[in-house]
Amino acid sequence: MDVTELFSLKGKTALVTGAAYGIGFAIAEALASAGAKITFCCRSREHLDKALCDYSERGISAQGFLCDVTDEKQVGEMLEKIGGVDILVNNAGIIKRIPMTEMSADSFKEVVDIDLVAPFICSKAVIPGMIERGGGKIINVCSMMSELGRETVSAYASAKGGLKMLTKNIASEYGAYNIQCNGIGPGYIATPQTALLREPQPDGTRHPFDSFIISKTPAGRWGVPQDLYGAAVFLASRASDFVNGQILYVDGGILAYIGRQP
Ligand code: NAP
Ligand code: GCO
Repeated sequence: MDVTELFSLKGKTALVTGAAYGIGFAIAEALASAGAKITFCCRSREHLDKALCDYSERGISAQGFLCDVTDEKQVGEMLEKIGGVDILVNNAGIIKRIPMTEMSADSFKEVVDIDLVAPFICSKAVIPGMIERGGGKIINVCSMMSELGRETVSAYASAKGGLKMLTKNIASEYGAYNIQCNGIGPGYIATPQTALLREPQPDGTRHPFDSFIISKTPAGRWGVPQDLYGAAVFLASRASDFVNGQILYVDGGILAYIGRQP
């Protein structure tokens, strides 16, 4: 047998939400390179147009949609245009860093809506088609905050913890239909979402959070979106057909490490 064939995504259609740039873009690149047809969405026209150029520069003919994944109607219309989806990557996400006692319930709900309710909406919309076609793959982009808390990210941690459990529940409820739902838990990855945490201080020294993450990561560096290529292809392909309800942490070792002794 040819093991590399196990990782081939030829003939598969993937939808990666929020794949205009950052982690979603890298995941889409990896799936395309394994042979999948790429569709993606984001909310801003400017991001969409730039992303279409970026995909095309890399030789990827991606189909892009303006779609807010919290809106069930928009998601339904997008899926009608795409046709069948074999691989769904629930990647679109936001964070708000606000101390909990200062956070409004509306802000909290906005984060939960995008980071948790939207993966429910998108998964719910593709599962019937996957069942009809005999199976499918759903990958939820989780976080260190699916396991850990920290100051200011109560909404994000609640949503990402919930997303871990939604992953296990989809696996439990639809595993019998040959649908595998797993999560990728990226560590601290250099993208626009984390740019503020890496901004150098006025005197040119590292941001304290940047130094903190480097010391907390056994790999001794921030991740880059490309670090997620392998996990994405594995979880989207036949190679993971008996893997279900798991979160694969790609974090340079953060979750294994108690931290440097003072
Ligand atoms: P990012 O750079 O901020 O990119 C987010 C993407 O999602 C953009 O394409 C954005 O485009 C889109 N988006 C946001 N809300 C959307 C909505 N309601 N509907 C459709 N698209 C939407 O974020 P990232 O760092 O690449 O993170 C991607 C995912 O990984 C998120 O779920 C994030 O929580 C998770 N994650 C990130 C890290 C990290 O260290 N960076 C670590 C662990 C997990 P528009 O603004 O045009 O909509
Ligand atoms: C934060 C960060 C994180 C990362 C990521 C970690 O403020 O702590 O933004 O939450 O984005 O999700 O895995």
